[in-house]
Amino acid sequence: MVAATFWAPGSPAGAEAGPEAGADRAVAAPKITYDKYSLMVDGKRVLLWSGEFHYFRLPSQALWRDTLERIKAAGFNGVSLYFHWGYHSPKQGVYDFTGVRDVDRLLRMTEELGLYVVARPGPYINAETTGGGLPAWLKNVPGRARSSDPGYTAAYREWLDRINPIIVRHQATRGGSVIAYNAENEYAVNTDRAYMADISARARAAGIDVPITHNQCCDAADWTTDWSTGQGAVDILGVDDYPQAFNCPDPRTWGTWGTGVTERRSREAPVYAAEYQAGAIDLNDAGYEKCRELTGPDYMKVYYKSNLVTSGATMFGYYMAYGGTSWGWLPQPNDVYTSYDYGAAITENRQLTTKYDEFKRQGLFLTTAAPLTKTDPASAPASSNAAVHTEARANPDTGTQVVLVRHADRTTDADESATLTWTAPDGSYTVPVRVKGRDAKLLLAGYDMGGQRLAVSTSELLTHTESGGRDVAVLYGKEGTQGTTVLRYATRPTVKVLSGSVQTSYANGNLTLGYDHQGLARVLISDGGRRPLLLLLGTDAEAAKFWRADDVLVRGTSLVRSAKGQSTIHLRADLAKAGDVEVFAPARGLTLNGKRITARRTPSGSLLAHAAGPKAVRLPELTRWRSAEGAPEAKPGFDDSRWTVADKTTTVSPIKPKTLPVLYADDYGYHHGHVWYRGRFTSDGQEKTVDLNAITGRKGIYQVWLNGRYLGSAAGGVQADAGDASTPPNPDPGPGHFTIPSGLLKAGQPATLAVLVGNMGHNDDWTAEDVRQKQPRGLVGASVGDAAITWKIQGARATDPVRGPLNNGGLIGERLGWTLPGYSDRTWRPAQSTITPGSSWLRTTFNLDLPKDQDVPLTLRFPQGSGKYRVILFLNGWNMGQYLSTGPQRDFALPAGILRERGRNTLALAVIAEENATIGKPTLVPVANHRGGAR
Ligand code: IPT
Repeated sequence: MVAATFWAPGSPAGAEAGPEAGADRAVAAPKITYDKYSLMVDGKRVLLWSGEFHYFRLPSQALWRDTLERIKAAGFNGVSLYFHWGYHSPKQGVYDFTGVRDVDRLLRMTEELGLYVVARPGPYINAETTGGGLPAWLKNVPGRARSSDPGYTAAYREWLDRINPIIVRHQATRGGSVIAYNAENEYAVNTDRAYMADISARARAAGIDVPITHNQCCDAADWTTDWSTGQGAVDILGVDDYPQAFNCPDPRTWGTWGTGVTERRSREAPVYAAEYQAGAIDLNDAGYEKCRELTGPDYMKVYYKSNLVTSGATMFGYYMAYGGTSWGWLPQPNDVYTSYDYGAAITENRQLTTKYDEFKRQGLFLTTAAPLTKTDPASAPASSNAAVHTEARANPDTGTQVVLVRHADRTTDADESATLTWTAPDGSYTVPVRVKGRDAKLLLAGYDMGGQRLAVSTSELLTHTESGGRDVAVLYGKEGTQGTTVLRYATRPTVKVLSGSVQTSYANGNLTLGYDHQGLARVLISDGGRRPLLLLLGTDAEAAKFWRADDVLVRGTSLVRSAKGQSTIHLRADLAKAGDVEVFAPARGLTLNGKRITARRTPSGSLLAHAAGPKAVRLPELTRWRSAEGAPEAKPGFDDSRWTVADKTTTVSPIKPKTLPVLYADDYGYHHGHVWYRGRFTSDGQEKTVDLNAITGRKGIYQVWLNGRYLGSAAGGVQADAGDASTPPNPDPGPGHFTIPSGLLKAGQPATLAVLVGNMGHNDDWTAEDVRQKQPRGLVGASVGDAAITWKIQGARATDPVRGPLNNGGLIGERLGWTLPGYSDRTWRPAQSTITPGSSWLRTTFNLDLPKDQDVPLTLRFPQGSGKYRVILFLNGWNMGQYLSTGPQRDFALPAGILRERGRNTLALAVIAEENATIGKPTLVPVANHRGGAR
């Protein structure tokens, strides 16, 4: 049992305020309904703009709140949440929802922040996580996974019977946040309708009364089953779309997997882009920055905006908003490594990127302009240039139009101009437009913009607010392009250009403003029969500087978390550096993160203050490393009397072992991380080689000792059988043949073979064929000449009650608690940078004293050493990932909560070397430094 001397990550002190429903959820128990246009909350239409977040990839409750606040500040009104069965269940019948697994608390946070939730409990989730979310113990359960086979049915019902009640009590229909329930995940190869029907039936029986959805996948021929009708049908059938595929090494390619326009899959339900690509896995080790580029702002503009107009979608789930870290043994090893940054809008270390800016531009617009929740195809303005494509939808009740303007050829980055002849609800207008580079615009016509009437605009709307009896609206366009905005008035209004260059004219009730998008222009318009308007006209970049929180517009900070109050605005905001903060509100005073700051009123009617930036921080060097030998198990005299005897002759696995006994780690209850084997035999003096087969998952290795002598290592196999129909079985997975040095074995003498096998995580079951996820881990064959070998096996000692089932494997330091802060390494030697083949441990401590009111995300960087080795990194006992000297990842996130920002931290490194190696000295690297933070 691991000693409980560690510190658990932060539940902020103080009582829970309880669900504080978002603005449009003032009604305690609304009904969630839908029609072909949109979801409705008590009859009020909602455009669901949600981003995917994996709580299991961020083991810190304090950072859940931080990240959810960032997601909300990007203009999202919802999050899509997978729930990970295997993360909560170390063995059949055992479930844990405490600490970093406390999803009830996660859902409470979404309620406090006013974010809707699409709950996605699987049972299967894919998500590039071990087993695709299936617990590894399921390998020992007979019956095809993701089917209505009785063995599997009993298993998944166990999970649903625990997760469903949690989701049920957080439904929007009970004053909570959950607005939809997604059954299974891309279920289409194994078309077992009874299984799908049972998932829905169990959800309903548990009290799920929000719409049930499904994310259907791929236009590929296999994925044909239509889950919108018949047995197992769901209410709202969505589509998963990854039009850019995962071509990160070549980020300028477009549309590898098609045009990416989400189709209507259910006739009487809204169009749902269930998982729409918002990043990519780094399949080819190009690095996540390339994935971010592949799915960058240009792509987002063209593809996301098309979804709204071409397909009329009103439900969106962007995969991922924040990817996080596949810490511990969370990764599914064939596709990902520790970092699950995903090239997302918010980086693994919670930094905001240009993709975040684009989400904010689109998200604020879509959640501001209510007519977009109900639109039909409509005739578009005529374009004078065939290279400039227009397409439109209109709201049948208000007549409001939304027009998509893009290149006719989606892939071009040409610079094209056209004149639009636009029949708008308020009259006919002729306006110039320009599409410069890869771009797409959503233009409005006939829109009631607060107390104003927008006739047409070739600028895009960011958002508008009403405060103190006037409207503030932000419009924007690409830098250097021309913009035209026409507003309607009963009589000639008074126009005052406060800054920038804006030409205005008035005729027939139309106030026409002409300008170039350049910096930020400010125009005050009053009289004309309407309340005053402050119109802010900016570039894309200027638009991205605005934040909207609680109907207050703020400009100048790096992030705004909330803005509350009337006469004094209380801002919770982050700043990367000192600078001006501008708040568009009729208030008199301002506080920033709890402290009053001096503010003056500007000619724009806003409040302007100067805020200080963060103080510089100093980080300690990591010194005084100590080391211990890591493979005493290899010595013949090692006491393995308490290890498990490995003598099974049968297995549930569809993969049959090459030799007996069955040595699959999972069959003996060792599901994660390393396992040790010790085999004893009596030598006949004739043995020449040790012949092994092991399956580790991609990039895994195993190491072999005979009578204490290191014989070498070999690459573990990925799988014995390809797991899908397209690849033939592999009878020789992960082979290793080790020559026995002469004299090492003596006829008639006992011998000890020791094998350490890595387990990089379990394969997924994407195609629902079972055989892939049931691939064994560990030894699948072992022989030494004709010797009869008796075996013992040892993996993780017990499940860490705080860190969960995926934290530890069976390395000596894991079994004896060397990873934990409470362990004393006084007897260890000072460490050397050279390491010999085998396994060893390194440990050090460091103290931090980061300022309380600053957010300084840290990573641990491994410099390039020499030789082939890998390191499993434990921070205060938490397994934060695996560094491979062969790459690609060198920086490892140390999330606050696991990291003590003020106090002592313990680092323990398990080093596994395949050859003589030199390990470079790891360093602490600050990723950013902001004043503020989610405290
Ligand atoms: C889609 C899965 O639903 C999701 O879990 C994740 O694995 C994602 O892919 C890739 O990151 S499947 C889609 C690629 C066909």
